[in-house]
Amino acid sequence: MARATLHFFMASILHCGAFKFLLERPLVVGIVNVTHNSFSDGGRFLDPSRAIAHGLALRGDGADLIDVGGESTRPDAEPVALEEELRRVMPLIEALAREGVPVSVDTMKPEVMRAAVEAGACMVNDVNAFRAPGAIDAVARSGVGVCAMHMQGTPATMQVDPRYDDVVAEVAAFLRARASALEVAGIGAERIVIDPGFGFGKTLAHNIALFRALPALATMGYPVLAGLSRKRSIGDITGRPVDSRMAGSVAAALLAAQNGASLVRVHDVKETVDAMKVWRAFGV
Ligand code: PMM
Repeated sequence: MARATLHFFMASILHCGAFKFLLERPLVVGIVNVTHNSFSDGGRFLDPSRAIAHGLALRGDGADLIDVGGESTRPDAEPVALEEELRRVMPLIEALAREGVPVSVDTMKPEVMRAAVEAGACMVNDVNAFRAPGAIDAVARSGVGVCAMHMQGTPATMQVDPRYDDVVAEVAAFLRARASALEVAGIGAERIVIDPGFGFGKTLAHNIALFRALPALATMGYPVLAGLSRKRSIGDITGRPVDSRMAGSVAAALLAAQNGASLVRVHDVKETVDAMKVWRAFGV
């Protein structure tokens, strides 16, 4: 199906602080995790200068936004203390923002949200969908974009036998409720992104059901972000270890975009950008 026919959401421009993103093509969000234990890039970017160089390289590869995270959300990951998370992410956010790079911060903590926005982050990406006390307040008046993701349980427990009666209906209802809570706090729809949270308290069957529901989620009135890059689902489908999942991840990003995702969150920016360009050039 042509993308134009799936372009249902009302806001065709995503407002992220000083940045306005025209959603006529999928945005590619590049990932930099400043953690020791993220499943894919854990330990690679703990050194600030390496993290900054990697963020700038991803921008050079064509990333529209760089998503900076300091707390791994992999299944069974231990929570990171506030001071440690700030220490990890702030130098990177400050450096990228100074270079004019649109930066998103991937955090569940209101204090990190505030500090990141103060330092120039234009988007806050919360896998906890702004449910922590004070999280909505931390972003409401700032003008930054917000991404609210669905997660069942917490990272510590989420992959222990996740269950749903109807995964698509439950995730859609959750996202609708969180988007309403954000709007009630004064955050306009043009600032809101929703995300079904692939791999966050979901089996492969749940992820596949949600993937097939992307066209429906894209009709809810908000741009949809899809994050499948190098995840276990890609490994389950291809039989590949985490460092060999690039082709599967690019295929997933392309299919997600074709099915209505407006943003794809990826590690392999250059390859994903190329795939999107080829798709758009052929126009099918
Ligand atoms: N996945 C991860 C972390 N943050 N944020 C959003 N909005 N959506 C995701 O799917 C998502 C996320 C885990 O992946 P990583 O450890 O490679 O960053």
